[in-house]
Amino acid sequence: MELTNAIVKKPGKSMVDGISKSNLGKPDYEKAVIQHNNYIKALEKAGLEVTVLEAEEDYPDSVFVEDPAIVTSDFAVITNPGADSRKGETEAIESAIKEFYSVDNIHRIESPATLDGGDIIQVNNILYAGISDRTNTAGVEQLSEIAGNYGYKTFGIEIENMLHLKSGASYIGDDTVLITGMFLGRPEFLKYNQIILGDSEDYAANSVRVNDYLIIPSGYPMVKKKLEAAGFKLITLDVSEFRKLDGGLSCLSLRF
Ligand code: CIR
Repeated sequence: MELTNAIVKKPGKSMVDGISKSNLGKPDYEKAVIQHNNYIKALEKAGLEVTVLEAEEDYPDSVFVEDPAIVTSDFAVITNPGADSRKGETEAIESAIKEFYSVDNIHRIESPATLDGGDIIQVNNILYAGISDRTNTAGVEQLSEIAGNYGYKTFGIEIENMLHLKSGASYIGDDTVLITGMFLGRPEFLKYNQIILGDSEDYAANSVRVNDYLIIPSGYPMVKKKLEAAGFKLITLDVSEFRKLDGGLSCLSLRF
């Protein structure tokens, strides 16, 4: 399905205080701004019209706009992010989303349910939902009910040792998933072609298909080779400063 729009948000200077378990040190704000601009250019090259929201210094992680919402071609869901410091990010995202969806098609995850958009992998009208430190079972149930009304099916997948489901698995179009070893043999993904990442390249699991292009992080030559051999048209981007905050390529935009 052709994607036409993206929403991104500029990184704020406060990003240096974002949540991180990576042990890679603090991000460099100036460098992050350059990387973010290149990210916008890549989305544009892939054919998207990009809405760029202003930075919100009160929310250090708010550059990761994928988490406070889920967007499909039929409906949008404003989530209830699992991290307390991120809950307030939904307000600005909801205003942005209202420009594109009718109020009847905007839904909400309500407390005590929590859900981060980074836990959702969409394959047409199937949603795979990671049950993680951020997304609880109630969150998946609420999503399932909302999405069910539009004919979508939702499947929960328990995950461990990673932030979000999409930290370890992506659907990259053409019936193909890009997965880390952890998801090898998972029944949910057996029906897809699988490209498996070596342990040292796990981070590249968070890659994004946008129309004809697959955007991957730079610095992962083995998977790059495999993807090229499989016929994917690649755009490679350096997102080192976002990686320091456990964030990847998909986290930086909402695409619809
Ligand atoms: C967080 O811990 O919430 C942020 N530092 C990183 C969020 C990354 N988002 C994503 O994978 N969708």
